[in-house]
Amino acid sequence: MKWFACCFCLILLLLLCLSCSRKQVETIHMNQIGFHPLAEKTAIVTGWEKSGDGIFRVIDNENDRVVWSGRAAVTGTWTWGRTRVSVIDFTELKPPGSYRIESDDGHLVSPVFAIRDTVYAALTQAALRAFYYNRASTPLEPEHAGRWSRPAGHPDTLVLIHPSAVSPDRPEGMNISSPGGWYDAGDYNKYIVNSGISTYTLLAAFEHFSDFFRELSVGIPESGRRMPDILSEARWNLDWMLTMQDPGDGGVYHKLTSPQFSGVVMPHEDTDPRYVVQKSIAAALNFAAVMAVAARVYKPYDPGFAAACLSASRAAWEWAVAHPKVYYRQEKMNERHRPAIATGEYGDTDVTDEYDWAATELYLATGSTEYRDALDVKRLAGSVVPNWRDVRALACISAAHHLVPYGLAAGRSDLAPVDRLLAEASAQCLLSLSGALRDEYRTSPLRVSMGHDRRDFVWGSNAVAMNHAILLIQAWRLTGERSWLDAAQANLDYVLGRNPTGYSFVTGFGFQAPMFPHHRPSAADDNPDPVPGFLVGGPQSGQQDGCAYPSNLPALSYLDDWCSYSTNEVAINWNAPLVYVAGAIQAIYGELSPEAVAF
Ligand code: G3I
Ligand code: 9MR
Repeated sequence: MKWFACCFCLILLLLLCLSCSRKQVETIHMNQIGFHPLAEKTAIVTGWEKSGDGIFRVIDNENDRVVWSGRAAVTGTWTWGRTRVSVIDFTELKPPGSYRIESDDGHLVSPVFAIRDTVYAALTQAALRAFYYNRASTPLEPEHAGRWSRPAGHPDTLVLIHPSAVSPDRPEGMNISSPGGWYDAGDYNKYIVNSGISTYTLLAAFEHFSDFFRELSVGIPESGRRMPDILSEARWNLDWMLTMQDPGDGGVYHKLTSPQFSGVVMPHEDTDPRYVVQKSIAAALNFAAVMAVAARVYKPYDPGFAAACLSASRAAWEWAVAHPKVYYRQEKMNERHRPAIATGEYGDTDVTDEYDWAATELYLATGSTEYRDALDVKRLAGSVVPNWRDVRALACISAAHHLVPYGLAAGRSDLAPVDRLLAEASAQCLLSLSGALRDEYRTSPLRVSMGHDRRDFVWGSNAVAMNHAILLIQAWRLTGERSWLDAAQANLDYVLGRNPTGYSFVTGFGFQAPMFPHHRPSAADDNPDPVPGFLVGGPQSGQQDGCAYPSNLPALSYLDDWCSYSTNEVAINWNAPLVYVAGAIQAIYGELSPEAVAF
């Protein structure tokens, strides 16, 4: 009898384990924040072993009533996570509310999500506030930073000239003042190259969706002033960037850094000496481009500042033209100078894209033929998804915004021939890049554009998803066609949880969000919650940090651990496109009448 009871228990245990592991492999993953009523709405079931045509119900979480039911369709196996995927499409459900999805047998249940008109307003605010939390040289007061208030770190008023950065008026060891700006990421250094694309993306968000961003209050010390918060926040970094230009020759230092990455300490506890290092062509051109954009954007708010940005931009451009081969090569520099520098390199030895971008922005800001002549319009066709190292597509985005009116990809008829050429090349560049992404979204089992290129899963893959979405939004702006918007939404869904890891990759947002990002203030303070509103880098299989990952597959190689700086760090160039995309989707749906997006 005893023997029988033992066997019975063992079998029961086995069955229990089986059902546990079943639950682990079969899961509903979805955007854990929710959707605008008019948006396309999908969830995925991964590891679905049945024929895949199971019935799912959407249940009103307030009263447990079934409000929608339909079948999941098997779409195939998604290579990047080697997982079989079924898609539940419940786009037709529109009434605002709080919901969950369940399989008809009840064994699969999704996180609770919302359908709401203002669904991404708080996310956009938080993603922008994350920049405030990463401000150098200023205390974060409880009034604005709440539980994440902290003393000022890195005054940067006594920054040393590194031997690599010496110029006639600035000898080695001299001090310059270069306060403010944002910490780049989870480290405390400030890099001009990465400031380029990050600051641009915030300014572009404002230029493209100004009605929405003008009203968006973020609760930063500057809130309530005439200048919109997004411009006040970007100004915090622009003011720092201006100090990185050598007034003697217009050249721009590559970065402001301590020799090594600091320990896991709060900003004010990191007292290592800080240096400005060698000037570089990539820094000068990124600087020239962003300052030209700032000259346009800030003119109505602060003409004096706008003028200063423009002359700084021109001077940096001239330095770049005169120094075409001055690349930043950290290893080489370390062979010649001490102290050796071991922090982020942001190395780039192909700066033709930076040239095209800076020339375009300076042309748009000044109308001067000098810059238009420097631009080889044919090269715009070689644009790729924007990233810190390749920014050519940013030229297309700016030129299309200024020269091609909304919904008219063919361009304006009143344009001068040189402008018409630029307008057409820019629209073409954006539509062809986005076309490939939309094709991938349509055919991908996961219904996302991620994976259209094997290099999508790189260090910072989540920002790749967001930069895809920025391109798709440009195609929507050029054509007004709904399908571009759906493809962009799909990528927002992806970073907010509709991915095989099941994580919403934004701290503080979603049912399962990163708790241990590689972000020094989040790790070093005594607050159990990480600083909110940060998009972590995301899955990629490089595993450069040597941490123990749950999988080697590109889309599953992610670890929510401080150890994982290659998948779980935060960075300004990853958060800026999140601000853009969340804000744009919120703004677009806010402006569209239901008829305009009818199915
Ligand atoms: O150049 C090769 C290319 O030829 C090859 O095809 C490709 C294959 O993966 O790799 C390319 O190099 C990559 C490089 O980025 C350029 O994209 C490296 O593998 C990759 O490791 C490198 O990652 C960068 C990482 O720093 C390490 O340098 C990330 O893009 C960059 O976002 C990240 O930035 C760091 C800063 O250095 C320091 N502050 C934090 C920040 C975020 O982690
Ligand atoms: O914390 C650093 C992070 O910001 C960088 O992106 C990363 C790659 O350059 O490096 C991190 O610092 C690590 C260093 O490279 C190696 N030792 C461990 C450091 C993190 O604890």
